[in-house]
Amino acid sequence: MKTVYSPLHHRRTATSELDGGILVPPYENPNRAETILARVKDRQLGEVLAPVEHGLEPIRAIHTDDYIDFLEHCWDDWKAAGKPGEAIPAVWAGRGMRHRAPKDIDGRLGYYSFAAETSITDGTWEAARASVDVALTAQQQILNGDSAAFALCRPPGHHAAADLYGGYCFFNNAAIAAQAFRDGGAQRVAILDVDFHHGNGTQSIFYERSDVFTLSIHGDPDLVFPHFLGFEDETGAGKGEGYNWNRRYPPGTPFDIWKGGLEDACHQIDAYNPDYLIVALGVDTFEGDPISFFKLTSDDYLRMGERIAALGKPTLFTMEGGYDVEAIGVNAVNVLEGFEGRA
Ligand code: Q9C
Ligand code: ZN
Repeated sequence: MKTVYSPLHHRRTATSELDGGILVPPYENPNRAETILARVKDRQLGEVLAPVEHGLEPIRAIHTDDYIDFLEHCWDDWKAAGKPGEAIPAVWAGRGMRHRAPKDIDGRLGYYSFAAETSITDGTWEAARASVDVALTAQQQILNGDSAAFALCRPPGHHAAADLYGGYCFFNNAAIAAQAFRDGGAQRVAILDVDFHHGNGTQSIFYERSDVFTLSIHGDPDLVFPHFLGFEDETGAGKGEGYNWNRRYPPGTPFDIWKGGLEDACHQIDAYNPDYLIVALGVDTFEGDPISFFKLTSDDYLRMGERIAALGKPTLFTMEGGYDVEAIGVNAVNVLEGFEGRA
């Protein structure tokens, strides 16, 4: 299958992540995408394409205008306010307070975020936009008839909601691609999120819609990020009732257990019979991942790809998390090779 990759991901080079009360080098760093690209080439997975620029319109179909505007100007506003470090929120509208965007940049950062680990700096906007273009260019390959494509997105997207960033995500690449499939004539799209973390942004974007079925298998949010969403009783609302599906697993979960969740998700997808499948592909389920607690091995990713392929749907893979940088290339590409029946 083809891979879409943009060197513009290098524009996202924050140097700080708030972790354990100190600032550490971000887990979500440029080496991640480079390691995956190197493995794609090593394994001769297929052609590597540069993205086509799609502009803001497809982003506006998912994210609010005021949020997009905030992201575009955030770094300049932060600098204009004379702040010495990278842009990090430190205040939110708590219970009983007013949920509206104020003028001041500190208030705006809080209003448009749900977490503080994701620092914004110069170039974040450009990299986030390029990541969307990567997803949309790969999506276009599938509309043009390819049976699968790999969007090597960085930064990732699945934690980003319509007007919220956090969890290393700014624009929801998979959601924007799903909407693009709909606008391209698809009746139904399924998004299967296999990242270690619950895909809270994707869930909330489509929560009241039946035309995009969202499914996520993840670490129990009672114990891990994003903490406040991702439970089994979140099944959708209104017209979307029945079109969101979550499965949580505890620390130490190996593939033998995890694959039961995948099997159940696949049965849901079969019944829904989508025109297209999008896989939010995080490999932070790996046993060596520094911030996660599942125990998948590199070989397990081959099996994961095989099972997803058995759904028989045109499939777009969008890259999400995975922080064991040394293993991320092997693990991500193993899913794709498993999908293609190459292993
Ligand atoms: N400082 C994705 O996998 N919590 N995002 C970090 C360690 C946030 C993960 C805890 C994890 C976000 C796309
Ligand atoms: Zn993750």
